[in-house]
Amino acid sequence: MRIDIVTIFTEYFSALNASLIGKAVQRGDITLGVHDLRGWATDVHRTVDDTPFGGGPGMVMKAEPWGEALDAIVPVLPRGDTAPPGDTPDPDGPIPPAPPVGGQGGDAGRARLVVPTPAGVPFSQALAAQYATLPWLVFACGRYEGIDARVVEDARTRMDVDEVSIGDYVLPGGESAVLVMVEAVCRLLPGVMGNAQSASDDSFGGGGGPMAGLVEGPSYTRPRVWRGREVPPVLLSGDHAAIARWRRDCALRRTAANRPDLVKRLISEGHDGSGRPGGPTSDSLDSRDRAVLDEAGFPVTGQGMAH
Ligand code: JF5
Repeated sequence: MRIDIVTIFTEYFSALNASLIGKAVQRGDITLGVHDLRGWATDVHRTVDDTPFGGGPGMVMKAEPWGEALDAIVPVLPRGDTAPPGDTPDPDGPIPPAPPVGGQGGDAGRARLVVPTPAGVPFSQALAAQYATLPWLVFACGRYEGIDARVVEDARTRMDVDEVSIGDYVLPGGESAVLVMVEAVCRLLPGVMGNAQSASDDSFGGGGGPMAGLVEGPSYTRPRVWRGREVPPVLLSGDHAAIARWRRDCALRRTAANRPDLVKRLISEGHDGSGRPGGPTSDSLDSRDRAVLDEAGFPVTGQGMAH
């Protein structure tokens, strides 16, 4: 995978040279480009911001440096360089090889531009998994009150663009949001983290895994007794079915306590939308699950289903 990041704080991304992502970059499994937006500013002060049209507080990032930066990083075909009529490739013929990533020749179709903003679509494990299948991500870090809106409009004419939020709070710039997304995506790349299991068994590990839609329960390691606190004996029992059941109970209780939104989603999945108690129940919640949730204050049958 290729990852390009455009920012006025390139030093922020030195964190990516550390740990597992840095190793993947060294191996060549990830090609990382961190670009200083000011390199595409044209005035002596390398200005990248200006006052907002219509008034209001703060500053807005100027369109011109962003446009030049994205044109340089994701090369655009020169105008009129589309295939002439009659030169259409035979649809049954061989598929021409894609141009080399980062090379000349209009490979914008291969890039996904990701723009962090509190106004974006929520980032999620599912979106991270989708990004992990793509060959090329380009992240645009806004500062101040954001980037002139025409930059995204213009970029959409030649590539897929996602405005993405990592949560309902306001950051001083997109840099930390990009670090979050890059780390969430890169740990899903084959070979980057080594441990294929941990990606599928995680909190939010969708894909129909046993813990789909639940947050993780607790984990333990040696010593067996620490400050008088014993590891739950079931984990030492060797009874793998009992361990799996216990872990699911813990995950259900923790999800009920911390993420009622996720529990409501799980419960609603179990019904046909008729609102009829006793209707079809989900294969995502068994009777033991329902008992655990009931005890945690989430009645799964009867009145508790209104939402
Ligand atoms: C940013 C305008 C970008 O604040 C964020 C953010 C919050 N959740 N996800 C991203 O990004 C920085 C702030 C203002 C554009």
